[in-house]
Amino acid sequence: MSYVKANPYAWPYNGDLRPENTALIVIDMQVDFCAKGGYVDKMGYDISLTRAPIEPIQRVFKEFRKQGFHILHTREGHRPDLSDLPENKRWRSRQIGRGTGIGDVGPCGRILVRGEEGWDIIPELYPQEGEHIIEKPGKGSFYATDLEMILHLAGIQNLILAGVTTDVCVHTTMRDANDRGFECLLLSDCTAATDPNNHQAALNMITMQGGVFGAHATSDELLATVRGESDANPNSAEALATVG
Ligand code: C5J
Repeated sequence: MSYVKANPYAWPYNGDLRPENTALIVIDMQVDFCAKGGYVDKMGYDISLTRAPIEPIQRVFKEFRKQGFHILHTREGHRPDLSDLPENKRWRSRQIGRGTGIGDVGPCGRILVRGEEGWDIIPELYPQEGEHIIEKPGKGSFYATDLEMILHLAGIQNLILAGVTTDVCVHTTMRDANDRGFECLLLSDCTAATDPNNHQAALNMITMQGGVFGAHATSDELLATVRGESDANPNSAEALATVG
């Protein structure tokens, strides 16, 4: 049994945390969300926020790859003919993009279109061979993808979430994963939003109702557990003494 010191409970609920049954999913760390000239930059948001998770995710990759944990990546994007881009999604993106929205040409090619420079994953976090990339047309990672089948066939029970943005694609994925019975942990420093208040609000939402979608923890808290340096086992003598 091993548990991560997490909020609002020691995670996972049953202490069954192993490389075989646990996957890290890194959501949409694409040029369009995290690099100069990409969609988020073009909308006028501060990309230092969406770049902040890069370094902690790299640290988690290092340990998880060494220990053989499952790692998956997602990319939000649409077909070049835009046949999977809802007209209202395009319209709304053009409002904030000063006329240039999803599907239109920006500094990194057509925004959020598959095959374009802006759509690809940033080089700092590029997937290694054998790590699945889930191509998703929506905000959630389960909608119109084969993610659920891949996780089930691999025997995954625990899902650890990283990436951007906390309040949109990460949260949608966490909620959908929770409904499908996966035990979810969101890494608070490996995720970011375009507004820090929304990031904090997204963390707070997780802690309601005893952990309504799962729990959140920092990458250091996760790494301390998987390296065997710390165990937040709620049944340990120390934890029981605290409860009284
Ligand atoms: C957004 C995402 N924010 N990856 N996408 O449009 O969160």
